[in-house]
Amino acid sequence: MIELRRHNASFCGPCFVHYTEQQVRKAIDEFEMFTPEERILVAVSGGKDSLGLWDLLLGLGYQVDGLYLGLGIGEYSDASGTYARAFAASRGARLVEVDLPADYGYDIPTGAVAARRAPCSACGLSKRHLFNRAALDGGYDVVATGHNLDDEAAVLFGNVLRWNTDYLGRQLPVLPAEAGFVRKVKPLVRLDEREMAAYCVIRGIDYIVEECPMADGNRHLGYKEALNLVEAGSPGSKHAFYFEFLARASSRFRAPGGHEVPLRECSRCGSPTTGEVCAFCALVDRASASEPVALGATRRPRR
Ligand code: Q46
Ligand code: ZN
Repeated sequence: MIELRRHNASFCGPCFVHYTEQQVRKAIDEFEMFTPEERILVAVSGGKDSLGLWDLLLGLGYQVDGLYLGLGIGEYSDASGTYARAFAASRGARLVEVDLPADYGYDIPTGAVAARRAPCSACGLSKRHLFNRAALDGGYDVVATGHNLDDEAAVLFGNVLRWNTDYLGRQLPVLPAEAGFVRKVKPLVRLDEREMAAYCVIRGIDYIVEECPMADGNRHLGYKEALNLVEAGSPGSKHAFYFEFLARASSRFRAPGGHEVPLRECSRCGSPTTGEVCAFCALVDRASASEPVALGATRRPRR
């Protein structure tokens, strides 16, 4: 039996799978994420959330392919790619692959040092650009990511702690398409980490359990721990924190007129940008021109 305190309910395996599907269906409908006619590209890391999401969307009958981005983070990347490929093979599903070292000449440890960014910042920039690029090139309508309720609540917590009002205005389960950007959606926002792990176990999905070695020191891990303490004392708090924000506060942070600075096309890749060259092309330039950096040598800059 799986006990969910925030719902005051317990489920057997088959009923839990049904519950999980219902939560995803509800998120897709409530936020109008996509329709059965649209083509979806799900970003897969080999972890429980992204593989679970791919499995759920396939089960619900959507047209969904996977996208795996090789980040060049040592053994972690080797293993995560293996899990993503094994899942695709087991379901007869299509996996699109992009490899940062082979296709762009750098890996995340090197890119982070070359661009003087924290590893997760260089990684996030690379992912956002390449997910979007792959979706545009492949004719997909939407990119889906495996961000779950814990992820979104932790990001919200961090944005509130620092009153990052720009980010608060854009922290939504759906970011609509705009010039040069495909729609981005997060269908797992109604499910938490424990639920996704249980779903994968019940469905027999093998996933990478190890955390990315570069996540060490990531502030969001601390925010998750803090929120877990609150949740333990008051089940349902995380859900209320995030969904009441969406219902009652998020619109107050939205800028009325879209981009304040006009966008133009990057002179290299054509992506929308505010400068001559987009941040991704600038990162590629710096990273591919520098000496490779060993994984253990990367340190997060102190703030
Ligand atoms: S993969 Fe990339 Fe994460 Fe690793 S470097 Fe950071 S952002 S922790 S989801
Ligand atoms: Zn560019």
